[in-house]
Amino acid sequence: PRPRSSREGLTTMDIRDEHPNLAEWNHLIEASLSDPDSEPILNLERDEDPEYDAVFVGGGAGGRFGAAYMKAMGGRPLIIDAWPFLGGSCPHQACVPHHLFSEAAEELDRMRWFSDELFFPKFDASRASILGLVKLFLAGRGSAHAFMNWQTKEQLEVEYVLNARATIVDKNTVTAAGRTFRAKNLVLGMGARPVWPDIPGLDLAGVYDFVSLVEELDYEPTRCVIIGGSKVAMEYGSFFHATGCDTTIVSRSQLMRTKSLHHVDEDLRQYVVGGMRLRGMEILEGAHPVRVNGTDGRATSVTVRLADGTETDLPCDMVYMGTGERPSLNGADEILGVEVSDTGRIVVNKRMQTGVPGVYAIGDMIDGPMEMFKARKSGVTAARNIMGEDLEFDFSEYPDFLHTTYEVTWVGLTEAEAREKFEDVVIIQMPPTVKGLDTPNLPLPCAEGTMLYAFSKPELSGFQKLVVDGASRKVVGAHHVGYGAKDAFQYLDHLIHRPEGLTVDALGWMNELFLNPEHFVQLSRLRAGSAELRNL
Ligand code: KPC
Repeated sequence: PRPRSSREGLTTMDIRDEHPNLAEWNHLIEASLSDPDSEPILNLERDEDPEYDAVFVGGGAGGRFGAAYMKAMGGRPLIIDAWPFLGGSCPHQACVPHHLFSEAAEELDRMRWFSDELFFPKFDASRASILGLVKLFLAGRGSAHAFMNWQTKEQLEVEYVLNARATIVDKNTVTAAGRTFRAKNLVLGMGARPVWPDIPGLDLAGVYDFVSLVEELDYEPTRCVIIGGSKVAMEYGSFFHATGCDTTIVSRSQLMRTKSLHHVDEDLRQYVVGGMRLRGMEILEGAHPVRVNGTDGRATSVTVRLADGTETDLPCDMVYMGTGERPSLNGADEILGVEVSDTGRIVVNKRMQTGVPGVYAIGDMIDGPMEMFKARKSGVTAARNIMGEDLEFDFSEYPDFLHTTYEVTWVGLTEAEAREKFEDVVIIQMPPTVKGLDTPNLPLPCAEGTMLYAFSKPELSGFQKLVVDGASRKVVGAHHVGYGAKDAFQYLDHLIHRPEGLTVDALGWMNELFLNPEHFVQLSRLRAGSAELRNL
């Protein structure tokens, strides 16, 4: 039994003097999630009527990191979240399941290509299940939730109110769990949710997005139509298809040419999208969804207007929406008078300040990519400014990634962008573009995670391109399709965006931990001796 107190008629659970272990947290979170009448969870110091340096409305990645940083700097933050756990949508419905499913897609792809070869068993499609992987995720997601609550209380010593919806009264006052909290500043980090276009039939059973997929899927889909051409569409589509669920993507734009992605190199794009088609996915670009059709309340097909203007019906037993997300403003913009853009994002400056003094917005609520680095760093930027630092966070340039059955990573300029900017552009690439070289049979790149492909199915072994400004010898872009390069690209991003940049010479003088060119060290070293750089 946990201490309970009653204030203004609302029962709450006060865990301030308790120290639940991970299993106890897990149990409490599960019980709270499954009971709509469960009590708010309070982890608050005992002083009467405190004034916080900031109330973080939303304890997702942005709020949790912002609050932790503020506390570490000697400030007093409070997090309020409607969910009974911290960490937000990432561990609950978004990044964590996405990474789990993408890893499954990679493994399934390998199992299929090598079915009954080498030491691989004959591929048994009946064991590859979307529903099975959703259940695997649901059975395990509580561990991350429990850890976030435990770490934030016991190690980071941040106060919080969970399982309680915050009501913003004004820029210095928030109510939640029957209490009123006063703060010098307010940080809005309520996250985002998927948006669906206005087409008929989306209310039929069998229509999902990344949220409802994990919360509601209760059958094994066999034929999926994805509406939209976002990262989510490519990633979940690749996963569905790898399990054996025949998948068609219906996208108005060319894949990877949507406005939300920057710096996508055309050769990389062709390798990625070509690879999806090679694996049997149907990709309809320039196509518009007209309506979802159903029988007995369930989706059975999608009518699509193709690029040539004709209409066709695509049969399916699942429709998956990959049409983007919008911030969950929950009326905060009207109460506070903060400016919102036409895409529904709260307008902030580089200090994460809205136009209302003392009101900040972070994470998926503001412009820019809805990615982890921006969520956490925008939260930290808000906290540091509130604590008196003059710190700007410019996220107009950033490294990016997505998963198909490959991991795709890129940073800096594309080849085409570099050619517009520099006179002498040098390309270092694997496989090289040389007419008649028979590159499909070249077992290169032979890199992290592609050794088996290189020796058995060389055309599947990935793609790498480094873009260099020949005059300064500086790397201005890097592009990678394969596996395991995300870590390297975090550091490449930092190195190439330093004022002094990263030269081919410095890159070629690094100590490689792998034989081959996955992080471009080997190839750079082969060219670095030339006074005048040439393509490779
Ligand atoms: C387990 C894990 O790191 C994924 S959930 C991350 C949430 S948070 O640490 O708040 O960014």
